[in-house]
Amino acid sequence: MALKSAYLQGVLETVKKRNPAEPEFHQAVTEVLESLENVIEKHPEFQAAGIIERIVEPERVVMFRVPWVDDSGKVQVNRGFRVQFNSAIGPYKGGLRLHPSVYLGIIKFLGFEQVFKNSLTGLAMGGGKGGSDFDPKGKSDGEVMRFCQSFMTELSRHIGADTDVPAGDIGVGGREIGFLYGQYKRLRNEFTGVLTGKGLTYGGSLTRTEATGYGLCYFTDAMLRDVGKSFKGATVVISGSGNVAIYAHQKATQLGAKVVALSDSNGYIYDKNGINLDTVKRLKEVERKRIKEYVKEHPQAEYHEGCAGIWTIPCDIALPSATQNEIDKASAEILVKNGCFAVAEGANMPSTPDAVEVFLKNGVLFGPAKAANAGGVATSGLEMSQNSMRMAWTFEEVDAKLKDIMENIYANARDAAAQYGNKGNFVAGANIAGFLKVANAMMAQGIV
Ligand code: NDP
Ligand code: 2IT
Repeated sequence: MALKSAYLQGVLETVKKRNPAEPEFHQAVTEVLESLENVIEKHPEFQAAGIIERIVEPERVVMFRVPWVDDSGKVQVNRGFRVQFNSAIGPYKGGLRLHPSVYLGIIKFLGFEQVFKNSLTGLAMGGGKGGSDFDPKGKSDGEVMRFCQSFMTELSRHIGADTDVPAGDIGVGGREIGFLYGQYKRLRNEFTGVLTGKGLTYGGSLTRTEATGYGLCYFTDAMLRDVGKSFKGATVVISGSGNVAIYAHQKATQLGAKVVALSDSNGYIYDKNGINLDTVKRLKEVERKRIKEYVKEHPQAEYHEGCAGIWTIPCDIALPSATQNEIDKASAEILVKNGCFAVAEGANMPSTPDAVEVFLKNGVLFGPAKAANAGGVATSGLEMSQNSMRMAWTFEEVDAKLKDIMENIYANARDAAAQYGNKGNFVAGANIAGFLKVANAMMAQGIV
């Protein structure tokens, strides 16, 4: 379906032509441009200044060879990426993803979304993203370290505490950030806040590990409270069993919900009594095992092969927290049929456009990724602040700031949606609120 505005439609066509074979990037841009129809009508000055043409074009894209030697002595070559998308409101900021599915289109979609997400946090962070098609699964610690050192050897030329500050994403947690940080420090001979998600002994922030999952629940809670609902007594399904999913489980449970399912890329577990998080944390964070191992220790639970089946489990609230396009139209329809009344995205772009349409048409409260999962990067921003001040806040202080930020994001997305004729559509609201701050900064800074 063509966009109403010929200007926006023209920009979209150029994006597709200039970035062929990058469907995820096209999908992310299409969604944002759809949200901006009313904004462009109200603000012709954005069109006159070419804001949309500029905002869809990364400021810089770096692609590089990452050679390393595996444990058997064989030379391996991966491809590394850093997309520095937009620095209008602050240094580039965004995670690094290590997953075999990574190619330029994935990093571009993530970098593009990061621009608006970071703007929503209210902190001074531009948008960027990076990563590699390296697969950490099944690799030894030594192999992961040698890969990270090689990756950082090139990346270090392009980043810096006031230039571009990477962090974790899929496949990048505390172990990888440690190896990356050590190599940066060695190359530059400087101890700066060039990465976030660092360990607590070398500049990390309390609450950063928990932040995305906790923030997701704070956002969802604000959205629920607005209509007189809450997590209390709710049945929750969360996909994934990584950083975001684990801490979403923890906070949803603290808020009175029962989390009955989690997954990984092989399959999902269902425990009608509620999933035991201690077991999951040990299996995933310490032993790096598959989620199916859970049922060996909890025989009342079920394991099913395949990912999509998790959405057939009846639930009140769904928190997709694994990867992009994991909920399609059919899964969305099943969720609605089973009475699910709220969906909030812990992962980036986990719902296909068709699925989002199903949720919105059926009155499901829908928290889009850019808003709902912004707690991770927001807390990264707080880590940067602490690094600059050379001091550390307590867990409670950071957690309180995170909660405050998530409640503000919800209110801003809700209000922007209403103000631009899309009441109740937080996808439009988040895109508009995130866009306006970046667009106004770009207007002030001239044609750059
Ligand atoms: P982790 O690597 O810690 O965990 C990822 C989880 O998702 C694992 O359970 C993994 O299963 C599953 N998964 C990954 N790829 C796929 C796939 N192609 N199909 C099915 N399952 C998959 O990553 P995070 O928890 O950090 O990230 C999860 C999502 O949240 C991503 O979309 C990320 O971009 C987003 N996000 C993360 C933030 C953060 O701070 N970490 C902040 C904001 C968003 P398996 O082990 O089998 O691969
Ligand atoms: O998608 C995301 O927002 C992240 N992976 C976190 C980025 C960050 O810089 O903390």
